[in-house]
Amino acid sequence: MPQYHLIYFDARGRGELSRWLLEYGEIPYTEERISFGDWSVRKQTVPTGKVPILMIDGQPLAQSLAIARYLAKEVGLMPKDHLQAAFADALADSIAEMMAAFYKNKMSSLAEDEKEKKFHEEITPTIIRPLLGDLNERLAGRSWYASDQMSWVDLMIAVEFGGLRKSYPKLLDDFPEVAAHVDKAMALPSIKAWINRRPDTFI
Ligand SMILES: N[C@@H](CCC(=O)N[C@@H](CS)C(=O)NCC(=O)O)C(=O)O
Repeated sequence: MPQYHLIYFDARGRGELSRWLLEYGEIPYTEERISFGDWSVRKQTVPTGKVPILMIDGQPLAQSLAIARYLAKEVGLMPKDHLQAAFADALADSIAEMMAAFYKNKMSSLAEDEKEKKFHEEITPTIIRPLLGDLNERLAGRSWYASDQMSWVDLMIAVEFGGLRKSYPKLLDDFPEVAAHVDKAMALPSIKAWINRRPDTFI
């Protein structure tokens, strides 16, 4: 098995899905958790100047979704059927777009109350709730999002909406299928153990 070393901030953010996949597969890995204060210096030496980076036997793999797809294949969470894999990709892209809007606001230079206002008045009604509505409908009568077996995008949905629900506890109240899905994924033994021992970070 290759040696894995994940470089990311001391945060869940775009690194957390990779951690879930590694934990799910019980794959040994080491981590560098960069503090936000150290980033401007560390950025100079990180390949591509962006994180996450997964070092695989010393080779850097960039882009959180490329890392996730690679790990999904390694741990058996990539649908074998090409169309089902494409359904997973499409959902992942929608969720990544939503999270990009969330991070852009969260990491902006706006005052905290302005960020909250923008989150509740712009991002939630125009981006998050429409996506939640779609995700809630898609799950009616089925167990998993992309195929009849759990796939990596099921974990992604739980990572991202579980993370948002941590900050905004009522966010999923109108979307019971999504809430139940998040709870189901978080109750997987290896994921539950990780959530219980992971560092408690703000994002
Ligand atoms: N599309 C990339 C985005 C990478 C990205 O923007 N990472 C952020 C952290 S989530 C970053 O490195 N920010 C610091 C910077 O750009 O200097 C991915 O999904 O990995």
